[in-house]
Amino acid sequence: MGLPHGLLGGVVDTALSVFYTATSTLTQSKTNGLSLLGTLLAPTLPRFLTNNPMPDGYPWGSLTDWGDNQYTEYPRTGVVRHYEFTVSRGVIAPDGYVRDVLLVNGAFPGPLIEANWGDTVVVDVHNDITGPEEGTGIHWHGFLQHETPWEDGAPGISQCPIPPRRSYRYEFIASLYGTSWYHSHYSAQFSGGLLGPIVVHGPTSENYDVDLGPILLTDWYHKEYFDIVEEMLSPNGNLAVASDNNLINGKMHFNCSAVAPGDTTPCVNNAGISKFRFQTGKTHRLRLANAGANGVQRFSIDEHTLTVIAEDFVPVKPYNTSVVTLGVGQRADVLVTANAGGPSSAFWMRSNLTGCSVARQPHALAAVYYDQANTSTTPSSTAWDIPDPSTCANEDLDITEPLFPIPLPEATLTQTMDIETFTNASNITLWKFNGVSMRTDYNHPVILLANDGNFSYPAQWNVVNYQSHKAIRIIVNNRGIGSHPMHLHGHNFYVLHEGPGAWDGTIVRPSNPLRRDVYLVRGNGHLVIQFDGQPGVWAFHCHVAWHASGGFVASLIVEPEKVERMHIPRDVEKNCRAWGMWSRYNVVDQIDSGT
Ligand SMILES: *[C@@H]1O[C@H](CO)[C@@H](O)[C@H](O)[C@H]1NC(C)=O
Ligand SMILES: *[C@@H]1O[C@H](CO)[C@@H](O)[C@H](O)[C@H]1NC(C)=O
Ligand SMILES: *[C@@H]1O[C@H](CO)[C@@H](O)[C@H](O)[C@H]1NC(C)=O
Ligand SMILES: *[C@@H]1O[C@H](CO)[C@@H](O)[C@H](O)[C@H]1NC(C)=O
Ligand SMILES: *[C@@H]1O[C@H](CO)[C@@H](O)[C@H](O)[C@H]1NC(C)=O
Ligand SMILES: *[C@@H]1O[C@H](CO)[C@@H](O)[C@H](O)[C@H]1NC(C)=O
Ligand SMILES: *[C@@H]1O[C@H](CO)[C@@H](O)[C@H](O)[C@H]1NC(C)=O
Ligand SMILES: [Cu+2]
Repeated sequence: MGLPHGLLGGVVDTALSVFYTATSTLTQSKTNGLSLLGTLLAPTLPRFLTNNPMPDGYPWGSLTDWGDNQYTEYPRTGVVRHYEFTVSRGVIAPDGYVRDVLLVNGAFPGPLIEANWGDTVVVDVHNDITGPEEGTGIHWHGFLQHETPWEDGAPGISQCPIPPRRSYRYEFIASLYGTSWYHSHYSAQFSGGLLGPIVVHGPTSENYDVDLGPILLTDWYHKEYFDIVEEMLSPNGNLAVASDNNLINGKMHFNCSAVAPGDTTPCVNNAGISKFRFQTGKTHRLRLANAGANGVQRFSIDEHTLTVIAEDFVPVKPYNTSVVTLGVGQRADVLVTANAGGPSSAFWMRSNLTGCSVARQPHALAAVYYDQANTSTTPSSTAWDIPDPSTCANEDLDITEPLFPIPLPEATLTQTMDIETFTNASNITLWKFNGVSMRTDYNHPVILLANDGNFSYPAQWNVVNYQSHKAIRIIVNNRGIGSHPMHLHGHNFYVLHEGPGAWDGTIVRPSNPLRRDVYLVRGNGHLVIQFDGQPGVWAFHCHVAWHASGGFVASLIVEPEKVERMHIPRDVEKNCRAWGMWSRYNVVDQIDSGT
């Protein structure tokens, strides 16, 4: 089966030597609009935002990352962090190649959402996507949406899309803390730039001096997202769409001679790379996130050891490594001490797309300058010599252990879900997850029907109803050769086991299994997860934009009788009426699963 992973034919892996320069030919506004990320002007972050009151000197009082169960013990600060997001089309050249993108407040990456643990986040999203108009919906990745599952941002599942020229107010509690990101969940819009970082400040037992803030790793395509989806989902279409570049905080150089013959799109070499400042001898916190569309990232800084202290929204017992592997959607908080040279040192930061995806230019670079280094100089450091592993998997499960231990509960239900591809009667290759290629209905979000007591849906919505089960185990069997970052909304799941072939029943560290919200299942392998279900309708899907578009999505209903009794705010229904009206008079060009 012609899967997009592992096929490296036609790769144009240009010699990197040409990129080894720290000079840039484009201004920040030409490459990234109004974003300051990746520039030396990007602010470092405080330990927390000042709240009132602050018992014990912290917004979260005496709660700790090692002694308190963050799923039950989160503080109710009552503080609201309010943001206004205007989503629009724009034209920028993050790597020097000009393309149409989708921007939040004119920026790529979009603005940082910052809050303290227990604060309420309010985001007014204004859909200004015009020429052509398009719906949207924003997902707040990793948030539990305790008692607010309708704020989860998945069109057709938890809401109707926000129609063009309309607004929707999202409101939810930051009940977990750490590093995350937000992104559109409408079709593959997020691969077109509609994404940004989130930091929720919370307790940490690790010491560090400087919080450098978010570092987003994104594979990058020179084509518009819609064109890629169209190409992929056309008869005998190309499933192996290659990315063109790899960016750190939205920036990287591109060798413009590598553009396809006949492509007259404006392109300049040496557009500019991201730059970071280290304070000599001090320890820095870096908040890494793979916010890309497809590829698995391997992040490193030459000559520096990374101490991983959190994975996704879960603080873990610190461990040292040279390279951190992140599938799409995954995050890692790492500490790095600037002790590899004197105060005028400079080093390369790198993120390599592994051979698990088709990438024309898989190597992202950024420059790290110690305090007295000349920030126009080009680092000359040498990369760690650590070859990519041949499996496209996360680090071994026994390496990482959550700081706050939770023993694995007894599952009351075990389900098996298979990943397959098939070609339909129109010669279009699609994904099947649990036997169905999902296609959402933007006009009838599952959560509203469930709230109305309607639990019978068309098969292609791929809804699984877990009835009253609350300890749910899922065995994901991957029948193809590619790996997939599996993401469950609204939960941190326990990762019981991952490996080649079929599961043999072994559970890694049942006394305290790893918890995450995304985990990679390798090709021809299995992933076994379990979650303590909370009432709602939750997407469970592959986070590769192109795979989700191709139908690799399921919706899980947890505790339907509670969903039926939820008081869903009238604004959710009002947004559906506005979408219903818009979609009656405008063509909704839904060529994919819609999510
Ligand atoms: C840029 O790409 C072109 C075409 O692939 C190649 O011939 C050229 O050597 C590259 N430039 C440099 C400086 O690597
Ligand atoms: C990580 O390495 C540093 C020295 O580079 C050491 O001080 C620290 O104890 C190590 N931490 C762990 C968890 O191994
Ligand atoms: C910094 O480096 C650039 C490029 O090498 C050089 O032109 C500039 O004079 C240097 N600045 C200082 C203050 O040394
Ligand atoms: C990343 O890619 C570079 C360039 O090919 C290579 O030298 C380096 O070893 C890789 N780094 C890691 C950590 O894999
Ligand atoms: C094949 O899949 C495409 C994409 O979902 C769909 O538009 C088309 O109607 C399907 N063809 C058939 C015959 O079902
Ligand atoms: C599907 O593709 C095959 C092989 O390319 C071709 O022979 C056949 O006519 C196509 N069928 C349709 C319905 O497009
Ligand atoms: C439930 O919703 C589905 C999808 O909108 C609809 O087809 C069906 O008629 C509804 N059932 C009832 C009993 O209203
Ligand atoms: Cu996938």
